[in-house]
Amino acid sequence: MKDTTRLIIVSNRLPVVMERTQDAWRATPGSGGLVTALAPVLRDRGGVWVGWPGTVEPPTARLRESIQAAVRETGYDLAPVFLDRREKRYYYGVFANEILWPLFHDFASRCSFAPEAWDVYEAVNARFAGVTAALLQPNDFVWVHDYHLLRMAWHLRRERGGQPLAFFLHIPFPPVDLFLKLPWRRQLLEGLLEYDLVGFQAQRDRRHFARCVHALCNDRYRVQTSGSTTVIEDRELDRRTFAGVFPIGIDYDGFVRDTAAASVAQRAWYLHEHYPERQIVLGVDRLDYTKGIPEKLEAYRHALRRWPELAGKVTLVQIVIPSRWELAHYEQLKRQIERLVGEINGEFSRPDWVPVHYHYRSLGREELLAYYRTAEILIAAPWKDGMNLVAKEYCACDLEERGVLLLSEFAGAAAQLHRHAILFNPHDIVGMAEAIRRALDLPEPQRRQRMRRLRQNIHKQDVFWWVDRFLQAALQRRLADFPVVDDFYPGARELATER
Ligand code: ADQ
Repeated sequence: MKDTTRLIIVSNRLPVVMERTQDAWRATPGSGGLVTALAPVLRDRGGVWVGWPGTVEPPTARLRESIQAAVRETGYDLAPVFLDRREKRYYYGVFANEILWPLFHDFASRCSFAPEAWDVYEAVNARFAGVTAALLQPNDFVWVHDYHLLRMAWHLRRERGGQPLAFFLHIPFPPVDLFLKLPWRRQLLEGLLEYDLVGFQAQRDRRHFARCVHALCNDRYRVQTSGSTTVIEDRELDRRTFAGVFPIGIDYDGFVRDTAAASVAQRAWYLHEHYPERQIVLGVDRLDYTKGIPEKLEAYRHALRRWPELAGKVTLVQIVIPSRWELAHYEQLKRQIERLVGEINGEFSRPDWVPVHYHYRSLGREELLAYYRTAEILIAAPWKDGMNLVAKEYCACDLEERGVLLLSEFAGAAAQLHRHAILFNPHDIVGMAEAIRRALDLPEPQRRQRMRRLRQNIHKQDVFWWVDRFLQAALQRRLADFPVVDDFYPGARELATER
């Protein structure tokens, strides 16, 4: 990045959570990979994070002051965008979470295309643009995150024409037949084409985006792809948008360091002591219908029925993290999961063995790392996922390098990790059961070899690599600066490499 370039990060949420105590506001710093990776860059360069502070209360002077006080902790500026209750409901609850989230994850039947949600989404995107425009200086570089803000650049361009603007989509981009269902399909694509760079998690997503632009906007835009990068030319304005692939990473060294702590090692040992002579198969998922939790349980049940000798030798520890959305179908999903856990335990439990240990709660970091460290196998079974950070975190925390990663071929992470993880189709219960069996039987030398390679890969392309590559590509906009990424089709490559 040029020395004078200030970084402006825009995301739905600020990196602090504002909570009301009796008569004051308390700011808790946000955690997670994105904040960890971007905070040092923002502190070094100077920069601002624009986002919603997570409350629908009116922006009183006291609330504003408390947010500004949090700047002393973060070390960089925060610019809040306030939302009222109705805006939170339609922009966040309906448009982002009941339209874009299901559609972009191939769950079109769960979409409710409520017309009133569009107007609010537009208005909130315009407000984000207004707050950003008000603080922009000529050399600033604006980096917008995720599906809540697909239209922000469109509004910002009207206020600040030539400013460099980039966008990263953390979730998948849908295939053209699904995208076509959106009543606002053209506006959303045109919104994205106002960015100079649009980044995706996997080739699959970039390819879908390029096809959508070609199918819907061919009258004005010309689409050309070279390797992992697509260049879209706006014939009317003589402008270009680059679309590239930047698989997000984790703070690998941070996970290794924290997992090596004596307190985590002790917890890990203690956890496994409850499962003597048993392999732990671990699942860690947010409560979400995209994560394939019921199918994972079905596959485990199938494995226990088919291979009775597994009784007493394996335990599935399934941790479900309460979801951010309190919607009826999340309740339904929870009930479905709990019914399945009950059925499996009812069918197979013995006095000395319970086949599924189920936790529905948010784990503290230390406990999560201890589970990662101690489990012999991690299984992530999403029907679709932008990346799936849990898979990468598990590998980073496997300090002994004896674990196995079992991964859905529809997770973005599969494109990067398919050579050394065991992949499966999450819709194929029998195939998933066979993958579980294969992982349980994998001899130690193979486990080590695979895990070492997975960890090398995840270490090399960590979240700091991700930030550097994205910023470099965004600022130089030369094809040579874009990562070249494996193209991956489920069902093709791993057959060639594994068998
Ligand atoms: P998510 O859908 O949230 O992210 P994922 O990538 O699996 O999915 O990340 C979950 C995160 O939650 C992990 O970092 C995990 O450590 C964390 N976590 C686990 N237990 C927790 C707990 N108890 N409390 C709080 N956090 C916990 C979206 C996309 C993904 C994409 C990421 C990043 O849906 O596909 O990988 O963004 O781009």
